[in-house]
Amino acid sequence: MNKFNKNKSHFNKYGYCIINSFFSRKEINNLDKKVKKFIEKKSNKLKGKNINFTKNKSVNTMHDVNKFESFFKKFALRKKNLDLASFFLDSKPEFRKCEIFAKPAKTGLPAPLHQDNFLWAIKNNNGITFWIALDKSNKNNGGLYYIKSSHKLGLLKHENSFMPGTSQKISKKLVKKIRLSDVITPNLKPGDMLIHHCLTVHGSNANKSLKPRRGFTIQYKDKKSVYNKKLLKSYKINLIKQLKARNQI
Ligand SMILES: O=C(O)CCC(=O)C(=O)O
Repeated sequence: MNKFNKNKSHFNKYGYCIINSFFSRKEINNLDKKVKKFIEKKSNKLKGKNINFTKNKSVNTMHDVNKFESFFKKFALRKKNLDLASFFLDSKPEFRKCEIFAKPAKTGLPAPLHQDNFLWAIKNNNGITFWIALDKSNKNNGGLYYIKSSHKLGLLKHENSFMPGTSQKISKKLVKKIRLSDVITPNLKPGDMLIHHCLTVHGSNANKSLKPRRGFTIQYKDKKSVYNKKLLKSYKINLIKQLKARNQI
């Protein structure tokens, strides 16, 4: 009997689950400190696809952050995390990367509706994201929302979003088909964690509140899964096109 059985059943049915207080106060305070320091130290050093800003020049998202700070990779590779990832993937996990979705107060940008695997391009669709709340996250401050059970739809058609941080979105035609009753915005406190399937359609609204909504993410894939090189190549070409259009490269 695994103590996360109920969470996993929810994940299998809806494509996501919440694990309340997965991290202790001490663990989350430590991660929070490292994230704050990282943003402070690197906001004027990172470039191109690794960083995106809001219109008032606050950091909105930071990508591949494990490449620049070894603590983040060590955090992702802790046994506690790998055991959970393995349980959810039903397979040996392989760590992919960590990202920071800082979504600052008042100006934090929306993330358009997308499936992670359109950007990751793994062939067997067996991948998950741990989305760790560093602040309270809810409908009022641009909390992450999911389309329930959308992981059962397979890989959907995407198009360029021209939105910094999430360069692909599902098409308008598909967005129109979504029933409001299938949209869920989990209410989180610091230390809570969401797990979503790499095919679960998700996004977040702008943060117009007075409170930041920081999330730290860790991506894992099934160690056996391989990349769809054609899809990955076209994703990268489209990302470069968008970065050029914004003068980020
Ligand atoms: O935190 C957000 O607003 C977006 C996060 C996201 O798209 C992801 O974790 O894949």
